[in-house]
Amino acid sequence: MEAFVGKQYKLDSSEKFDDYMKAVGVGLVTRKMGNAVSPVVELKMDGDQYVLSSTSTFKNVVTKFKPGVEIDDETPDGRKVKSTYNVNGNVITEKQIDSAGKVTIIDRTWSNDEIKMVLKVDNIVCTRIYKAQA
Ligand code: DKA
Repeated sequence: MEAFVGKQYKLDSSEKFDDYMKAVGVGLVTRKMGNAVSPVVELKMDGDQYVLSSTSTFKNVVTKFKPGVEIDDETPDGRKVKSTYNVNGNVITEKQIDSAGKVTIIDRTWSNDEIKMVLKVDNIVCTRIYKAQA
């Protein structure tokens, strides 16, 4: 992942995001904002911790994690979740468990050009493509 540290990626396309947000219980007003914004994602390192940030006009979120270590996390819409991140080559996989026990799996596959983010919950598969900024 070191090759991608410090690069910024902006949301370029999104499929089934509204369905995903509905499935995890995001309300109508927040879903409208979620559908309207194009966050910028950046990965940094702080010692042995990964620092994943997502910045938008709706919400700025910074998550610090060590691979395999469960953390208390908060989603951009304010849900408290338990998250475990794992890193395999250029893929960061996040397992998120919300307060009702619902599990979301989020894969982020990094390349020089883009991050392909795939969010799976229930039977929904949402795909979001972030493009590298010049
Ligand atoms: C992303 O980082 C999407 C992450 C999912 C957030 C859940 C709902 C947010 C509503 C604003 O691209």
